[in-house]
Amino acid sequence: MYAQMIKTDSDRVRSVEEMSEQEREFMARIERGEKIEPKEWMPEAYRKTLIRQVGQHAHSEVVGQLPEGNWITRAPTLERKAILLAKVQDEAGHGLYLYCAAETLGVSRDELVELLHAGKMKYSSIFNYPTLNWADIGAVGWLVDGAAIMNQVPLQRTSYGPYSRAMIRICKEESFHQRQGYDIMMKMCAGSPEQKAMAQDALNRFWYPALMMFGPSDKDSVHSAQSMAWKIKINTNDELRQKFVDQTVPQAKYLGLTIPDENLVWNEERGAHDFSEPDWNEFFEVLAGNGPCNRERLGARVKAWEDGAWFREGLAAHADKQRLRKLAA
Ligand code: BYC
Repeated sequence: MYAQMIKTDSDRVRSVEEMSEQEREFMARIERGEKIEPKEWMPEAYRKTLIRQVGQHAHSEVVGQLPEGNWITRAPTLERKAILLAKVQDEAGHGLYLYCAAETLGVSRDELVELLHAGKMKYSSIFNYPTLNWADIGAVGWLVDGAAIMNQVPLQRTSYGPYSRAMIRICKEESFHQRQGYDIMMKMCAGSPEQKAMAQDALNRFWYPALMMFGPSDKDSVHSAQSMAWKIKINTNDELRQKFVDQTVPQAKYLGLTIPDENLVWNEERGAHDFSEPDWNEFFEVLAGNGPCNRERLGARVKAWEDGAWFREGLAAHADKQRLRKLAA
């Protein structure tokens, strides 16, 4: 129902006959696997799609710091605290690479942040779920970063140069993030029965939200066809979701945990697992701002932005002074 509401006509893939000469040349470059660089000609809709995706991706990295940042002061050991701190700082860095990539498309970081704060741009649905205990930090690293890698590895080959290069750096760090999460899960599963039960409970709560990270099913995806024609996206949402399930099932087995899906079974014919789809009504409710933590997450970002105003003003004043000095020299 919601999916239909957000479908737009501009996402229709244009036929070769409908394209201008310039667009046809652009498509030929895409098909040859050439990267498109900032100052080169690109269709306006390609630029807008990239601003939307890269901007949302940047926002996700920054908002994604909140559920984990929440546990830095309560990490169980000094070592775990240092690891989590490094991971959360990495996410801030990912946000910066991505905002920089978006800026090369002619939008400023301030404009993007304003759109996020006004609720006009999205961030990943996953960060609207709470992290209730330490096992959740394990589940986030294992499943959320695991899903992120599955999505981001192909994006290293995306057609827009700056986005592709940002992805290469980000993927290197995401692998460490996924490993640290899985390591927490291994420790908890080898601990007391209560600790293992916490790990199972975290898996139960994060499984379907992690599957939702890949976006709506292909039949409801608004942008996939056009984004894939432009090689902004390399795979469909369902292809990546399937790969994630196939990769994660043996990892859960190794931990001695059960994936909360009675329909999960290996399908010999397809050479892949059959599994239950997430509750798509819940997904679209979260996108509409009605998830468990939407208000809290956006509220925290707006507060951080407002609290940091004095610092941005100081930086701008310093930059003005430097400029004046250079002009006077
Ligand atoms: N959450 O036509 P579709 C991380 C929206 S950060 C929210 O399939 P598309 C991490 C979609 O935007 C991970 N919204 O769209 C950080 C569209 O709405 P609009 C972030 C979603 O773009 C810190 C509508 O639904 N990763 O890993 O072709 C700590 C229809 O969807 C979601 C990225 O951003 C969602 N899950 O495909 C730990 C990767 N899914 O914009 C970890 C880059 C869909 O028309 N992005 N929507 O209003 C992508 O690969 C693609 O944008 C998506 C969606 C696969 C997410």
